Amino acid sequence: RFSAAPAAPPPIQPPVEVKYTKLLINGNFVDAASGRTFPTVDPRTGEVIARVAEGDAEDINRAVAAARRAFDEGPWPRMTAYERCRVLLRFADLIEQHAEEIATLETWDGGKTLEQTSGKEVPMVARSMRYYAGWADKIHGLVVPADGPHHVQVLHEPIGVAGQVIPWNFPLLMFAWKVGPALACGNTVVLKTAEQTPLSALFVANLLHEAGLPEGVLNVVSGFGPTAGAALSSHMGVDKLAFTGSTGTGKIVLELAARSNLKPVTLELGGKSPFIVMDDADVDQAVELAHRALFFNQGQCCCAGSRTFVHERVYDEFVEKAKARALQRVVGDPFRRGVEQGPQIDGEQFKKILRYVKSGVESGATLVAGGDRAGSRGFYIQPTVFADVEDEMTIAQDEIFGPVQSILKFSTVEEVVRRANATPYGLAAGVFTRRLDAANTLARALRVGTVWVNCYDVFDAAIPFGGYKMSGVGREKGFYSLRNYLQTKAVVTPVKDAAW
Ligand code: TXE
Repeated sequence: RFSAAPAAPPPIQPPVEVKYTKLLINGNFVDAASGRTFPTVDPRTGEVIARVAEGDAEDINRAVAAARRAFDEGPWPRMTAYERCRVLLRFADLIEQHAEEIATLETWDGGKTLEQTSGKEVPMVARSMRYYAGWADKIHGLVVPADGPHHVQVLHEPIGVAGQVIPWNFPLLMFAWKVGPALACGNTVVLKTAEQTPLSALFVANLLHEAGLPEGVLNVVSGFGPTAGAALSSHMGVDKLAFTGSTGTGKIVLELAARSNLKPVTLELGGKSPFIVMDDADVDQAVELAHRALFFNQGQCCCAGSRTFVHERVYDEFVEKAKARALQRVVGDPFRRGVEQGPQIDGEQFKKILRYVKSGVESGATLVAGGDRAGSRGFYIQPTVFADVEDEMTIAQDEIFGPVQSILKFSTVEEVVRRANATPYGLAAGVFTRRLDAANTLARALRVGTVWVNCYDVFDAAIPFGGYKMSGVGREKGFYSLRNYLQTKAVVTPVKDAAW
C-alpha cells in the first residue's frame, strides 16, 4: 500500500509555481541584507523546491523598523475598526479564491495531505480571518465605578509591534491564529516563519496586501531560529512576543524577552496528551478516534493524543484493533487522493522519531505495528503502535512528534487521572466514554487546556487553545487571544458637581 516505494510512480509534480521567496518588509519583497538564501525541501523526496531569502538580525531590524513606523505613524491603528474589519474580510475572500494554489504550496513544502490542506486547513484559515474580522469593531473598553467623584474609563488599546515566531507543522493555521488577532486589534507584526516551511506565509501575506493592508503592517521574515528568531525575541522595539514551538525553545525566547525589554510573551508549546478509553467505550469507535488523535498530520501535532490509556477490560481487544487500523493506514504521496499519511517534515524529525521507536523496543514495550521507515525515499515512516507501554519509558514521557502510538493499560479512574497528570505537559486530553459522570470527573481532574470528550482535534476559531504547566503560557483563538494584543489603560477624571 505504500505508494512512494521504488516501484511506485514518481512523486506528483505540484501544479503550482513558487512566486514569492524573498522577505516581505514594508510592503516589498526584498533580498536578505546579507544576500544569503537557504533551501526549502520537498519532504517527499528531500529535493530542493526553491531557495528562499535567509533573514537574520539585520533583516529583523529592518522589519521591526517598518512595523514600528507603521504603528507609530501609519494609518492602521488609526483607521476605523470597521475599515480594519473589511481588510480582513477581503483577505478571507482572496484566500478562498486562491485556495487550491495555497493548499498545493502547503502540501509541497510540508508534506501534509492535499485532502487536509485543501479540505480543512485553508478553509479554516479563511474562517479564522472572518472570525477576527468580526471582533475588530467589537473591542471596547469599560466604565468602572470609583469610590470617589471620578469618572473612570478603561481603554483597550493595541499593544504595538507584535513579534511572532511560528513552527512548521501548521504553517498557515499558525499564521491565522497569530496574525488574525494581532491585526484585528490594530497592531503591526513581524512574523518569523519556520525554516522548513517558509512558502505559504509569503503567498498569503501578499494577498493581505492585495486586500488593502497598508505597507509595514505585516512583515514576514524567513530564516532560522537562533539568528532571526532570537533577534526578534530580544528586540527592544518589539512590544509583544507570541511563540509556538518546542518547550525548550519556548524557554529560550521567554528568557530573551525578559533580558531585553520584558515584552509580554505567550507560548504554545509541546505536549504528551492522554487519550483515555473507559471500559464502557464502543471499542471500534474508540480505536478510530484514538488513531486519528495520534496519527493526524503525521503525528506532528502539539496536542497529539500520544498516550493512549485503555481500561484493562477492553485493553486486549483495543490493542488488536489499533494494530489492524495502523496497518491499514494509507501512507504515500500526499498529493494522491486517498492517502492518509505523508512524509515527516525533514530528515531531522525523521531520525528523531526512529530513535524513539528504537528506544521503545529497547525499553521492553511490545511493537505491534510498523517500526521502520516506509519506502526508500523521502521522510516517510510506517504507522507504528506500541502496546504494554509503562509510564517511565521514554516513549511515554517525551514528545515524539511522529506516527507512533503508545498504548498503556489502567484499572480505575483515580489511577488514570494520577498517571495522565504525571507529566510536565498539560496541553490537551481525550476522554472516550458514554458515562456522563466519568466524563465530568475526568474533564475537571485533568490539568490540561483542552478536554475533548468523545471527539478530538476540534478547532473552531472561537474555542480557546493553550496549555497548562510546561505546555504554554496564555491562550490563543477565540475571545481570549485578543487579550494578548491589547493594552489596558485607565483614564481617570474628576466629576465636578456630581449628582450624588
Ligand atoms: O522546534 P523549535 P523544532 C516540538 C516537536 C519537535 C521539536 C523540535 O517535539 O520534534 O519541537 O522541532 C524557531 N529563538 N515542536 O526544532 O526549535 C524556529 O526557527 C527564537 C512542537 O522545529 O521550537 C521555528 O520558527 N526562535 C511544536 C520555531 O522556533 C527560535 C511545533 C519552532 O522551532 C529559536 C514544532 C531561538 N533560539 C515543534 N530556535 C508545537 N507546539 O506544535 C528555534 N526557533
